[in-house]
Amino acid sequence: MFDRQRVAYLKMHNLSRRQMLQWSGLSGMGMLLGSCGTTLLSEPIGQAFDPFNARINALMQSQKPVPEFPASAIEPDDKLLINTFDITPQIDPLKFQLAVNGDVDNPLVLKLADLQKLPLTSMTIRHVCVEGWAAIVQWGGVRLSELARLAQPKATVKYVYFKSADGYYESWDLASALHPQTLMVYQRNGRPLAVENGAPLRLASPIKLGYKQSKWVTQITFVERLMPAKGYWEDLGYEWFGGL
Ligand SMILES: Nc1nc2c(c(=O)[nH]1)N[C@H]1C(S)=C(S)[C@@H](COP(=O)(O)O)O[C@H]1N2
Ligand SMILES: [Mo]
Repeated sequence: MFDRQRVAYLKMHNLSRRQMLQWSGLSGMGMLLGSCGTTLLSEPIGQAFDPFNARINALMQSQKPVPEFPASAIEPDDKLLINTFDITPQIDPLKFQLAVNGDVDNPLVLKLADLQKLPLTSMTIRHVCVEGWAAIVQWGGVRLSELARLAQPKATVKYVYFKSADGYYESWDLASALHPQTLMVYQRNGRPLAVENGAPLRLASPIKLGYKQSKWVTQITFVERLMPAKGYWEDLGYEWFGGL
């Protein structure tokens, strides 16, 4: 990495730490609000029926699944370059916890075992890195929309932030985050995800470039607005949407 980039990274890393504090503040607020949440009885009958699920379904149905590859197209592991800008965090899978929070009615803290009890979705897609390599990979994990269903983001939510154990951070638009092939994965090419590739848990999606697909994700935060820190590479000049 260029020195210039490293300096910028360190600056952003500090900023992101402050940002993280803001997010945990947000999640604390979510919990406070959650604890005095509305009862179904106090709401008009029509709205009591899970309005966000309807929104998730509408967003998911408006997006076409990307065609997948047959298992025979999966490329050998060495075709997939490891792309990590700095350290590789070692996370004990038994101690690992994923926080799902922000502007949600039901903040969650999930262990890997909890995630593994949720419906498993598998997909074989092409991973594309802007540095000029690509590989066909099989990923297995939980739909992010499934986690949203459980956390119940408020109707005002438009973006999702991902915090990683190596200091990496990303933000996505809500529609892309709820795409049926946007997964939080713990398997790759039929095996448990390797540490270098983001274990215990990483993002994977056929609709975004590689740099949007955070590895070692520990926190998913639903928000109304984008913050000054949008993403590690984006804050160094890469395009924010990063669509494929
Ligand atoms: N936390 C974290 N996530 C990350 C990165 C990183 O450096 N740190 N690199 C990104 C980039 S640029 C790419 S192309 C992919 C690479 O995934 P791989 O190392 O499993 O091939 O991870 C993405 N996610
Ligand atoms: Mo990348």
